Amino acid sequence: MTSPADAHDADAQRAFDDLIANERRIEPRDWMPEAYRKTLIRQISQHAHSEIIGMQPEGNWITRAPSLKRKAILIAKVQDEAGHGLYLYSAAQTLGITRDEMTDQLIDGRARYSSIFNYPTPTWADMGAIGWLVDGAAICNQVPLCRASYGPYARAMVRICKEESFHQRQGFEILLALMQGSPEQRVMAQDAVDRWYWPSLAMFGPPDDQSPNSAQSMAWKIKRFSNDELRRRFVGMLVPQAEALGVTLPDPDLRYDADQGVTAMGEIDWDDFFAVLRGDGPCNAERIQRRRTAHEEGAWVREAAAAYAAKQAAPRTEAA
Ligand code: BYC
Repeated sequence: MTSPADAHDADAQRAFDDLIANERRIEPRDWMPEAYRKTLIRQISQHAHSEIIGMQPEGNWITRAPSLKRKAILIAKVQDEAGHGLYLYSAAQTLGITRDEMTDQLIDGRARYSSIFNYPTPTWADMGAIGWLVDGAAICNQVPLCRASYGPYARAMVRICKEESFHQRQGFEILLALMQGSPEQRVMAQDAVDRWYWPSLAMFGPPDDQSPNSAQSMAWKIKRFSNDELRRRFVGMLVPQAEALGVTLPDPDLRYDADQGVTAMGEIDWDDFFAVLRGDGPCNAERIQRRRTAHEEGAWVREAAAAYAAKQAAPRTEAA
């Protein structure tokens, strides 16, 4: 016999399935399957952590930017990334996880963040390559997320994508200035592109046949395209831009046809990608240590803010 609770769950599941099938949004108060909630918490918190850890490789250059104007632009960009992290943590909180839990998962090393932020930034040209390639990959991956089925995530992505598109242009412009500069500057720009090209392709995640989450996430309309499909589109976008810059994409097997897009490309070093995911990338330990230290050093700010909020919330007495 079906219990009233089972009947309620079956009705709720049907209502959820209808919303997804009709391209409507799931909102925080709507019933949702537990696995959908968990998948979203996983993806959105990983995404938030990536924005926050992603401030480090570029923060490294704020004090050394080559001019006041470049410094001001870089500060604004890194600040935007903090903002993206905050929108995304807020979106994840609507699913029932707290900010403290997410922070603990990150600084304990239990949470993932994007592989791309575990590589070093030894030269100024890295700021250009990150903007052009890393933010470019982010846009390609994230524009479809503006149509994700979970309302708070999709809405956060709209603003994030607008800002990412400015970031990508500032990266392109840094590389363009270097490519129009001295022979040493051109070498520095090409070297940065050589180092960031393959890791930026790996940002899209493992190949489709090794992506355990894709099928379900696509059925729930969280993801709209597969990892390989987005990667291919990204490379197709890069080819004419690389030509305009005068840099070479470091893939001798890349074949591009303006009408058909990318027809062939070389193999990504997946061993390197999985090593980075295991925590064995060049900067994993440094990034987490830095985040942990910043969290500890910020304890007094959180305490002061909490004390102030409690004071504001307390009823005011006549005597006071
Ligand atoms: N790095 O089944 P799959 C930014 C993990 S921030 C690390 O395909 P899914 C920016 C994956 O989590 C860029 N881990 O997974 C910021 C899964 O492990 P778990 C961040 C990765 O979720 C500052 C396993 O591999 N963007 O743009 O269907 C400055 C199997 O993968 C990676 C986002 O987070 C990776 N690259 O698809 C500048 C976008 N790839 O969790 C720029 C939102 C895969 O099962 N996220 N893994 O243990 C997504 O779109 C998807 O989560 C992914 C992965 C495409 C990344």
